[in-house]
Amino acid sequence: MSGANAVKEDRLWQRHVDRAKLGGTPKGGVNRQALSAEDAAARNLLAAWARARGFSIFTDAIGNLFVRREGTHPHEQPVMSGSHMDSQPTGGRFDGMYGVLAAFESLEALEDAGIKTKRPVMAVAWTNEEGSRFQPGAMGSAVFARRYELDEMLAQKDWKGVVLKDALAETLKAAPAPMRAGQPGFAVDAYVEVHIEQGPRLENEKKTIGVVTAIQGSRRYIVTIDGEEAHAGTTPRAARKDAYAAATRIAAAMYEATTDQDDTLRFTIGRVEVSPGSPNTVPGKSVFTIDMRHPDNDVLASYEARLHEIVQSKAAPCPAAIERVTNVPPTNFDTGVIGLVRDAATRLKLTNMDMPSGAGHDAMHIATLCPAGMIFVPCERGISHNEIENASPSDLAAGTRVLVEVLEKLANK
Ligand code: HGY
Ligand code: MN
Ligand code: MN
Repeated sequence: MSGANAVKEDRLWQRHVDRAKLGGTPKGGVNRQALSAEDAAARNLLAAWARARGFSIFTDAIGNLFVRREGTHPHEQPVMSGSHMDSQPTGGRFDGMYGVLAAFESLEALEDAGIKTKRPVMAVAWTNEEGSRFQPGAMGSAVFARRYELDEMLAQKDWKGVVLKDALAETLKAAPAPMRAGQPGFAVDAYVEVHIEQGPRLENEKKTIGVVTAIQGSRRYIVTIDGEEAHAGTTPRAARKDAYAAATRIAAAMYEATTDQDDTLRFTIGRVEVSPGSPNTVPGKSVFTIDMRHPDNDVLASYEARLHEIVQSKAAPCPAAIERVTNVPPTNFDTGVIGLVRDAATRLKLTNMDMPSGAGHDAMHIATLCPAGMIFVPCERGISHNEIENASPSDLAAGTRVLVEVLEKLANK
């Protein structure tokens, strides 16, 4: 029996149902933020499933969780597949989780089909891909790829001031796993990630498989504006240093400046904080985030310069600063892996198309370490980062069948 034929659609779907309960929201989505109790529960469940199948598991100093199915040549570099189990605050049941479950299902399918591979095959759940609680996102995979420093990430704080190191210690206490000592990172021969598209193209073009060729570049910023708290009733406009008024001037100018003709640039202000947050005190401080993306790094650089100009010209009379938090250049995936994905989809008689990814993924960091690629499946109306995110059991299984085929080829290279 082939690995692809050993993929069990019902088992894969049931695992999604089981995991959607961890941080499940009333609207049918999930709130399973990085290093939360819900994240720890998801880790424990994956470890329990792995132990039940006789796979080994271990974690690393940033909390990435690895499941390993041994190869006939254990010293050969493994091939790996995975994604993330953390979600947005109002996230969907499939973003990230599907990639982890498809990777685990692949290990099970190889086992069920009695297929031996030369290389070990591993599944991974990367820590904090979403970057909504702790910034930056795709943190675990970036530390693994030595793009971010471990100690710097451990010192990061969430919006309530919780230090990542403490949240991680709590999570690993609640979800213990053997710890691979030292700096995260080890040699990987190839990496393939499966994910829902998080956009409408596959559905619109009636294709089942997205052969992902690239990921667009992404940059994140924090804008901080310092005003002066004052009485809302007695302070004349001319005497005010209103941090929120300055924030709105800056934001309005940024929205205008980033409205490009061909609607390719992605500019998002996702979080705004105003303090002290009292109705009758002029805001003394305002902070907001910027997420900006584009396939061309030079275009991102030119817009970045524009953002700086706007902050300087619109903030007066409040001092303001814009700090870049992340700068991930565009990723071009390995042509060999892209070819394996396309051939496997075609062999399995699944409609497919080459396409870039608008969303960021852990694969963008792992692609700096080894040949990497991604496989997309459709999600309903392309909706994601939303509790109504939805995908079909048959599409999820189809993407997993392509994954098993590709992993088997890579693991026997
Ligand atoms: O933001 C992203 O692109 C990813 O979904 N976290
Ligand atoms: Mn994701
Ligand atoms: Mn996401």
